Amino acid sequence: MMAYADANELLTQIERIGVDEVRGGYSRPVFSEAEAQLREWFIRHAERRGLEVETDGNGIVWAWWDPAGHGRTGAIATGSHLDSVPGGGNFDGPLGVASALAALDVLVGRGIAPARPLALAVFPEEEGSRFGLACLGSRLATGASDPATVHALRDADGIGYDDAARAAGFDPDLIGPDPERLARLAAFVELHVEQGRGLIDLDRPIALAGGIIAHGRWHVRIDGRGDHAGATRMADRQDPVVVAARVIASLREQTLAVDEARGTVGRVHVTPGGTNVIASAAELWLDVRHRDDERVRAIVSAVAAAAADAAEAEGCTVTITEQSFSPTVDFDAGLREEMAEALPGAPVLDTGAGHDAGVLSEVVPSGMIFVRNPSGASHTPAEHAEPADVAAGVVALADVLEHLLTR
Ligand code: HGY
Ligand code: MN
Ligand code: MN
Ligand code: MN
Repeated sequence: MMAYADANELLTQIERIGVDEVRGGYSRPVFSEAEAQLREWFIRHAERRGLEVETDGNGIVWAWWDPAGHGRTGAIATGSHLDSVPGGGNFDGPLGVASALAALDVLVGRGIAPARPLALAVFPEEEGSRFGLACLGSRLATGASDPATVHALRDADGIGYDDAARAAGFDPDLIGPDPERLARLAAFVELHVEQGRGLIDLDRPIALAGGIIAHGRWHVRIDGRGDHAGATRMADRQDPVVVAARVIASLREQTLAVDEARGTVGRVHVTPGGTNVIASAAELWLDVRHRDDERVRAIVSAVAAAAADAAEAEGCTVTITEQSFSPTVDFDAGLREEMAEALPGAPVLDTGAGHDAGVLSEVVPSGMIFVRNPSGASHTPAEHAEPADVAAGVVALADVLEHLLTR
């Protein structure tokens, strides 16, 4: 068994993978060369620790530690994701995977005799950056998203999920609900860099997760009439970008009107995209979040009404399509009590960020550990955790896993 591997050291091993020279930070979309290298990195480390590694039909990698030969039942699982948003940081996802490997080393170093197996897990396409569906792997496994929806997904270059999966060596015909595999799990714990300022304000290194606020994604397409920027009088225009601007402003207004709501348009696409060309179409994607599912939907319907008015005034048409919706998650209270027994006094924080643990919590008691992020920022290269807090996160995860594995 390896000597105790510091999660910080594990993270430095991947910090040259998927560097985005244009945007800055990291771009590690699912089925990309960078993501493949990260998967190999994880599998290499898992195999070096004598774990039995399998990649399932949904692209989830499971690495089993079962020294007492209990068999794959009643397992405790821990892990996270390795894909990133475009221009993201090196901690969102990889910190949870590196900490899982390092926590296993701590458990082995302590000589604990687990009463049940441990599975380290890596979930694909958690960010939904390539195909638009967040937590794609865990949503397939739990049945939250059906295979037909995924087979129909296309990336920004028009490449379909199936073709991308095959090109990366996966068989898309194998995707789908995986109740048998998930039934092997008694609990899932995900360690994740905090994406916010909660631990900064509390001046604490780690926290347990209370819940995840609801979040949905909508695709908005506005069709107008392309024309010449100079030869077309203003009265004769049907400019979809003007409607898009109204939609973005409406989302901001509607979100500000609801306490603690979050509304973002982080991605806009204009066709054909010429400076001297009135666009023929504009697309934008809404990301709306709130602890109350219905508030999210109310905000989106208000924005849809504003979009319809703006489109009518401009002689354009607008189509709004829901891409995904994850209801508010309250993590399993019993599991959190067990985790709190292992981590007495740990604060409990909600998160505005979605996670595979939130999706899995539908079918497996799930919990999370957050590690302080001094920048308070995430989905940006500024995201990070100090080495001492990374180490504290590993020990906290090891303490929780030891508690759960020896019950
Ligand atoms: O978007 C999110 O909340 C997560 O980081 N995928
Ligand atoms: Mn994440
Ligand atoms: Mn993320
Ligand atoms: Mn207990």
